[in-house]
Amino acid sequence: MTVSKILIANRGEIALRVMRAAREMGIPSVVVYSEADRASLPVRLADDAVCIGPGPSSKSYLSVPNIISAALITGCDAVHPGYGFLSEDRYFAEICREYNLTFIGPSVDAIARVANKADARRFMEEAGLPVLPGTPQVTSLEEAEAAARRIGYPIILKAAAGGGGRGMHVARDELDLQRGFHLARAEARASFDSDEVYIERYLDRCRHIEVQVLGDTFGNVIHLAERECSIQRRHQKLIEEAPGSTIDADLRRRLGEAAVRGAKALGYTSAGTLEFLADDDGNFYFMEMNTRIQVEHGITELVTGVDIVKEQIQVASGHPLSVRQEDVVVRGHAIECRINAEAGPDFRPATGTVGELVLPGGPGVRVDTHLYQGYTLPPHYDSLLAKIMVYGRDRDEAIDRMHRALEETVITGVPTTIPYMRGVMVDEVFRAGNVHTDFVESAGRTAVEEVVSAALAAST
Ligand code: MV4
Repeated sequence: MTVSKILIANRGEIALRVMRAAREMGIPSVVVYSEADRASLPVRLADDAVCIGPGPSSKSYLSVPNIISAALITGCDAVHPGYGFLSEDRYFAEICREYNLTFIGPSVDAIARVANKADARRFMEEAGLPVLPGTPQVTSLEEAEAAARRIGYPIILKAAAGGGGRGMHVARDELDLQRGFHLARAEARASFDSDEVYIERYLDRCRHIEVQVLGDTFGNVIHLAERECSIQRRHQKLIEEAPGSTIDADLRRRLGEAAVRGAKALGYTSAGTLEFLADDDGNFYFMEMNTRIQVEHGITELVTGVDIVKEQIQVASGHPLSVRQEDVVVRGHAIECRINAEAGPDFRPATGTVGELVLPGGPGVRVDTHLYQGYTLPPHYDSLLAKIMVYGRDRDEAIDRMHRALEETVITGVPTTIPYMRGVMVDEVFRAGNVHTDFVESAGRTAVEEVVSAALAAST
């Protein structure tokens, strides 16, 4: 059971992140890479690296036979999937087990129970967590209309096999629903190979609050408090904070208790995140659960001091969690800005070769990135270039620090979202902490756009 060599089945900054945790624990690791990532930093820094196929993910990072083969030929006894790719694929977790490879993540059963978002809702409702009024799968427009009349508009149609906001359609009246129902099912079928959709009451002005949990094989389950992730664009997170700017001690306790209760009901092990929606009156509702480490895990590490990847490896090795719930203390405030290779106000994905690269530093700054000067971005993968994280004694210091860090950062040769992020840091709505899920589409955007266009004008 003790993990002695880890295959890192991922790329980019998360491959480096896992490699660093393993190295600090004295555990050798092997990174896989596609031909398009041959010159990547993880390959350069790895103890060992195996090419698993050509650039397209389907032929490399999603190729189970190639990844399993890479693990076996290099003598690995464990696999860390990172996030995205195969990280929440129960069949991959199962095949790892069949080849006596420890999957550094939750059990196949836990992954399977919450992979379908409609099933996850029902499971958590039965475990006693609050959920929004809603339905299991709806299979006809008539069924959807009857449910919407019972729930009350506005409602949202969600793809059960989706997640992260993909395949969501809001209906504010019956006409919207008649237009959106078949479109939602067609999109779900096209995107997720399943046309299963379910309905929830839609909360217009709410906050996206997620709770980090950790479990081990001795039945211990703890939470590491919450992260606020309301600043999203087309359901891609842009800026995350820990702890939540409006979460008081009582709501933090109730959120944590709910998350631990849900994770315990699953017999959850390793790292996971339960996502909730919170309104301004202290109510919250379970939305979905992520059974992987997340992009934004680092800000939780900054405010709790817990190394979440090391905990995953420890638990996979059959050891108990190194921290008890009573030891978890949230100190200060952390913010993460996702720096993506995206251009202009419509954030369209971009590529290029990194020219000048100056990364921020100084007190309370952490940068997780795989960039180096001269690096050419491959076109096959997501646009994440770097995560700039800051830690401050309080939210104001964290915001000022993030603004300073963004000002210091120079990445030439590829357009980035840095100008947008600088705009948010000076936006009054954001600084007041009054951020809801409508931030990007609301007045906040106007203020940000003015700053962004000024910054873009200055940078050209
Ligand atoms: C919602 C919601 C309001 N009501 N569900 C977005 C991503 C995925 N985790 C689920 N998400 C949401 N689900 C109900 N019933 C609001 C969000 C949401 C959101 C919606 C629109 C624009 C930005 C958003 C940011 C975070 C969450």
